[in-house]
Amino acid sequence: MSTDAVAQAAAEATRPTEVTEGALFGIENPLLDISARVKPELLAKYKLKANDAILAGDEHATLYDELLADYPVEYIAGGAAQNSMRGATWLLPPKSTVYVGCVGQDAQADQLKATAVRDGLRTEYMVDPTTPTGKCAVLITNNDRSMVTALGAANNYNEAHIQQPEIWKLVEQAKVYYIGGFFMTVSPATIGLIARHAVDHGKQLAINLSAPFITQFFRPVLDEYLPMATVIFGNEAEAAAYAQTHELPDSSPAAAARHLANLPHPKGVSRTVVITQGSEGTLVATTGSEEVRTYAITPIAASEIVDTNGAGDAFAGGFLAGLTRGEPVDRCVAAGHYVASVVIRRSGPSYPATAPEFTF
Ligand code: 26A
Repeated sequence: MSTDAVAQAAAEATRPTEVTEGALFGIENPLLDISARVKPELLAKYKLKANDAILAGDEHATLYDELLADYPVEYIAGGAAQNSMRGATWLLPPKSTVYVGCVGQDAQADQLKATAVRDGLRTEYMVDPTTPTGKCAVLITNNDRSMVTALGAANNYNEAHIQQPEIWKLVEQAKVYYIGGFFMTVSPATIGLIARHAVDHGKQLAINLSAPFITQFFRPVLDEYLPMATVIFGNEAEAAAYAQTHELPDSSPAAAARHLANLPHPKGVSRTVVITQGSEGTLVATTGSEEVRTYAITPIAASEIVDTNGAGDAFAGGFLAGLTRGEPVDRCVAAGHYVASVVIRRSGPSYPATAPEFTF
């Protein structure tokens, strides 16, 4: 081997761990969670499933006031991708992450911003002064959570914001993009701009399936952009919904993962599909491989579980931190499992102020 070849082999053996400023760029709906442990009757009254995420309809108009009147609620900074971005930030060097979405001009937006800043996440919110910041009722029963979202200002995000030179510069400086699947309902044009940039520049694009209703009711948008992704996240319920709406012959999560891994990427780049299954371990499928690997989780004692709200977001955050560092998939999964295990021991999607006890 020539000296150059030896040097190159050595460089490849030590993984690239230098993470540049703003390397991870995330976008979706910034929401303030109004969270409470509730009686099952409340779910029954509003015909809600114990474990689900939906958009509020007219029939949910009184839910928020009823929640505030009848239960001690906690206000927590939420929005699925924003939670993930705060989680990724926890594992990455300072200034590695940027998050975008639309908020109102109100105290709720200030609270979201303060939480992000405290967690080291840079936010570049679009502000719509005419609409209140989005809110999400998080109704907890046992280890389940039912979420009803009134998107408010988050629904008014549009591509004019990302096209402003100072925001587009942030897109250009990033190496990895994370698009929360809930954004499919908001601004497909913005998703298109980011996804095409990622494809054209050979950058990583991660997309989350986010909820069964996204596959069921926003299928055309999802089908347009999932092929451009290099990483797809989901859980078992979302994989099942995908299998059903796409009429896959086998509706198992593994079959859905394999199908998603083999959607043809416009430039033939291979893709990793990661399906979490709670305590059942995490499935990983890769383009061109028949094998779907299962990564076991380290079980958490029931007595240590506070609530699982935000666990999936935390997993994505840990995985994205690994992806941003250029880590191999098994380390990305390990990081995801670690961040999820921390969040499950805390109330809602929040992260400790102390440094993580995880090394890549
Ligand atoms: C459009 N919808 C329904 C949503 C959401 C959402 N984030 C973005 N868009 N519905 C629930 N969430 C967030 O999911 C987190 C838990 O995984 C909640 O804000 C909560 O923090």
